[in-house]
Amino acid sequence: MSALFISDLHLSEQAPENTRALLNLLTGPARGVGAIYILGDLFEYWAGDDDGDSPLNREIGAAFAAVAAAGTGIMFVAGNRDFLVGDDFARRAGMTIAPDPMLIELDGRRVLLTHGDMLCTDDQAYQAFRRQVRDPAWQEDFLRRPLAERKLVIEGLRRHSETAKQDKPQEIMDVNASAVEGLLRSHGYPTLIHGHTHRPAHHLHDVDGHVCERWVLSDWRGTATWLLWDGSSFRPYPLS
Ligand code: LP5
Ligand code: MN
Repeated sequence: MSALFISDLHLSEQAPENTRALLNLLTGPARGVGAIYILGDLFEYWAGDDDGDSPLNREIGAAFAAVAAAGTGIMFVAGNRDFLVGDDFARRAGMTIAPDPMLIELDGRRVLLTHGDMLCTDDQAYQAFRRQVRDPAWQEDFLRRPLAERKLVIEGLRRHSETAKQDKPQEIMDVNASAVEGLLRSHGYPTLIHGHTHRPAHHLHDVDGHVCERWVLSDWRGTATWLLWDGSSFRPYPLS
């Protein structure tokens, strides 16, 4: 079965070219693919499903729903920017919300999918923040606040995060090698696919004598990119 992997599209009203590129992908190369796996940060941010009625979010939901109706499975692993996507939007978009990480099998090959932020364990300030906002009780409380108020908090956080990132050494914003190895070990040495770091690459990890592939997806700044499983191998697109 063929499968297509995308992440870090960062869709927003401010980047209409990315939305157009997604619509082109969904009506072109993605047609007839067995499944599309979205590995997080589909949106620049998601404030709650009650924002799903905005023209942009409606358009994106409808585009995925059309692909799903044509028989392609759509799986969504949340990113650090859109972990508040919930059942309402998922239903509207014809997608299934998947756990992070998620182990799948492609033509007999085991493949582990994650957004990737959980692997950036050297970024301790981020990990502390992550623990707080991934707590279901915290989320329930946050989602009870009015949408406009949530958006203000998120704007403050975005500014804070951009400043904080400038002060962080580049290395701590990449995945930690031991975290990667631990994840591969605990899942039986699969192939790993993730995004988040915006450092597209194909790595090989020797873990306990098992050679595991790790594909890092690219973000969509400038070009729409995806990874395709064609039934026997992985290939990053567009071909270079
Ligand atoms: O996303 P990216 O790659 O640019 O940066 C991430 C980490 N930053 C974030 C923040 C998001 O980018 C902002 C949008 C999130 C919307 C989420 C929806 C609802 C949540 C509501 C929360 C209140 O995830 C960045 C990492 C980087 O990846 C690399 O891995 O370094 O982490 C940070 O910069 C976080 C800081 O280190 C710690 C933040 C402490 C929180 C302080 C609260 C400030 C809130 C201000 C409100 C007025
Ligand atoms: Mn991310």
